[in-house]
Amino acid sequence: MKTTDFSSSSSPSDRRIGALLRHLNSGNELGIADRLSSVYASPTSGVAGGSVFAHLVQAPEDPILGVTVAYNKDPSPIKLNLGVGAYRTEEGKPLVLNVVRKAEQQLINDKSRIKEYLPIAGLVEFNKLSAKLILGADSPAIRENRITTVECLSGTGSLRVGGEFLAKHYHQKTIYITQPTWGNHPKIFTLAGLTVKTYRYYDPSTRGLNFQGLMEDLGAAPPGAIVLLHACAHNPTGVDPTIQQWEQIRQLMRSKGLMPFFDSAYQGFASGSLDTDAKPIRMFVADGGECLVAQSYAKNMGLYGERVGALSIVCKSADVAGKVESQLKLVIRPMYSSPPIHGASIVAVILRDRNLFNEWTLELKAMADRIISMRKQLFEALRSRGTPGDWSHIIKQIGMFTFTGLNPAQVSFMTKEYHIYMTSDGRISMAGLSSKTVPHLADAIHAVVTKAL
Ligand code: PLA
Repeated sequence: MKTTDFSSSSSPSDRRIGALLRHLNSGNELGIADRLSSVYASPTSGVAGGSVFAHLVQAPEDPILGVTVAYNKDPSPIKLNLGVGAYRTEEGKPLVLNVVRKAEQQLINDKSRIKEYLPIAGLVEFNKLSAKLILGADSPAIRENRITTVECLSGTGSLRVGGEFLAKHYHQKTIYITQPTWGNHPKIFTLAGLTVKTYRYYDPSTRGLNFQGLMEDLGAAPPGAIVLLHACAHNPTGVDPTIQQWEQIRQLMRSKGLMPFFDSAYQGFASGSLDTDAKPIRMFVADGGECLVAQSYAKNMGLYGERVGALSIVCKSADVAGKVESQLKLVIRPMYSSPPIHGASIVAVILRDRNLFNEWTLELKAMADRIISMRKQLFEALRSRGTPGDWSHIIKQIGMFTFTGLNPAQVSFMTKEYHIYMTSDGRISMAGLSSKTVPHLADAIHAVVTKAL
């Protein structure tokens, strides 16, 4: 298949595509790079009489969202979707939080509300409240006004805006991400114009943190490099550093001037407490250094499709924070002009009202507790079946996902024979399970591990 050399092209978007292809070809996502390069190949072929797009090949489905596409096509009544990290109730239904319904009612009742464009940086009150939620009301950075927060399109949009800002204005263009990580991270940062490298994180032999490998790799990173840190509930492994390990990571990173970029997609989902889950970020902010934080309200407020999130950049002074914000606006304006109004308004209503806020924390805790209870039930179900292997990682891992250790062949067997859908790396969304479906999953795991695949 003929491919186009994007690296020598002068167009910035071609250069980005070239960088993405080089990254994908580095071995992380075998096969996708080739398919992607043919998507962009020979732009003028197929013109004669036919479509100018005739040369395109069908692109593969997204490795995570494609699982739902396959699930939706399956007519089986016993099918189970444990692919995407989306919370389900015990009845297997998506959940709209009660506080969200109340907030929406308030918004509807308020006849003074209008639908004008928001400013480029989004809803001002939402931004202030989001910074307070993640950094804590008593944060020195907020008190000293040296933080800028912009509303973005959920966690993904916040990461992308932060990535492009860094690519434009930060002296180091390399970002280190955990090995493994959420599948979208390398694509987001490569297309933002950064060079993506990985640091060791997960040890398959212990199904825990490879702390020594992590410290060695960050210790060997060039001074100033950007480091993406999962604030809590690491995706896909469910393995987080302890607070003591976070402190060592902090000291190492600060001593080398590495730039922390936190991805906080699960605040409240790991421990059930918003404050506990934000602790690693607050440790980095407390030392007076600079950092970036991408926040998502998809999971913790169940606002998935509203696409509401925030990017905060903590700076050394209010003066710098003001300049940073002015430049963030230049990144956002040509990308999507300004963010949507509805989701951010819901969040602002809930965060500003003490009663609604308290009610939210209870609903959030109930979701986190249900996930923890699913971990226990699945663990017990495997134990009672005498399933070979040590499955204690199911109860040790944190947050929405269990990284089961099942291989792609085992996953595809479970999908084919049991209609259980999950990502091919063996990740299952515990939030998609219920007491009723645990036995089915345990049967499938038992069958697949007692079968040589
Ligand atoms: N960061 C991490 C670590 C995530 O896991 C996700 C979502 C996001 C950011 C972005 O979420 P948002 O843009 O919706 O706020 N990961 C999901 C969904 C839950 C997905 O892949 O889009 C997942 O199943 O991994």
